[in-house]
Amino acid sequence: MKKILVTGAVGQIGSELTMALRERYGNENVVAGGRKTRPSEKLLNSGPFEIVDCTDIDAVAAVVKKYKIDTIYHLAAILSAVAEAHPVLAWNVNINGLHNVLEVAREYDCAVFTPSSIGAFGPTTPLDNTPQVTIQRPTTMYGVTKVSGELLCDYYFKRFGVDTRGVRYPGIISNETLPGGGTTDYAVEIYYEAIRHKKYTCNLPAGAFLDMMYMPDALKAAIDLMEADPEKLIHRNAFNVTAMSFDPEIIAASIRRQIPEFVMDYEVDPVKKAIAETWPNSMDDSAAREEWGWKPDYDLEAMTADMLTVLSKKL
Ligand code: AKB
Repeated sequence: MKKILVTGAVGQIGSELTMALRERYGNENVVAGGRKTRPSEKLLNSGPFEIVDCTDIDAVAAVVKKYKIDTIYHLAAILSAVAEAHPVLAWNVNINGLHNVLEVAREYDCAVFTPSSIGAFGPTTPLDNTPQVTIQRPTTMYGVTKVSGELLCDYYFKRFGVDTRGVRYPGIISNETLPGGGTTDYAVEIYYEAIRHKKYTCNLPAGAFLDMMYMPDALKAAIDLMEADPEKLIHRNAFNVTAMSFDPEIIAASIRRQIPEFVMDYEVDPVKKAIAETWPNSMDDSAAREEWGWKPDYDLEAMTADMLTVLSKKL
């Protein structure tokens, strides 16, 4: 049985991935690693929880040693909008933190899953049907750390044989834990506001097309890639994965089909707009489909139906 550590386990993806991994591999075999934010009762009561700051290599090593960890899902990271406001912090967490995790993985022979992002692309990347291998010259600190992270993971595999794997996540939409400081956060907030006030003020402009994915597919991507036959992986790190592409008008129309009174206006955030303009409109994820059978279950309509059902109960 695998022994897993999830860093960033209190975050948007980590909180749900930890529970999905516990269901699959057993509660005691999945250690939730978090830092500042208080974990939910569900996370605390269902299995081990440890304070793990990935910028402290000794803290990472101590937990890996204590629980005899063999697989690390390294989700602790600073997202794009916060990274633009705090570039030094973003470098420290996203690069030094990842480097610490890779060093510990090398020493203790762990496999490592690291999410990259659509943020690893930039204005000179072909933005439609963005290929798996293409120009990556991002102009944000988040993007700089994501490209460097992809390369670092490739390096640790080639040079030291660490079993590193990863995907380039698009915007992730979920209803359990709110995202913290990303450019794609609007696509989560819009559902909460649709239920609460039937009204939303959007901070990205109409026409800002971005790749997106519903959380169950994001969890499936991480787990399936880590279980994939290594012989079949050509790219290994940073697979493009996507489930849908839309702009604010299209997601609003999808919500309006369920809540006809829903209205949306705009108050565009110039920083987020500038970031979104450098990211793909839609990615080509054929390498992930061919190499490890990636296929999303949710399109926009299925996601909207599920989000509104879950959130109307929750709120
Ligand atoms: C962000 O917007 O920063 C993240 C991402 C797409 O990586 N959601």
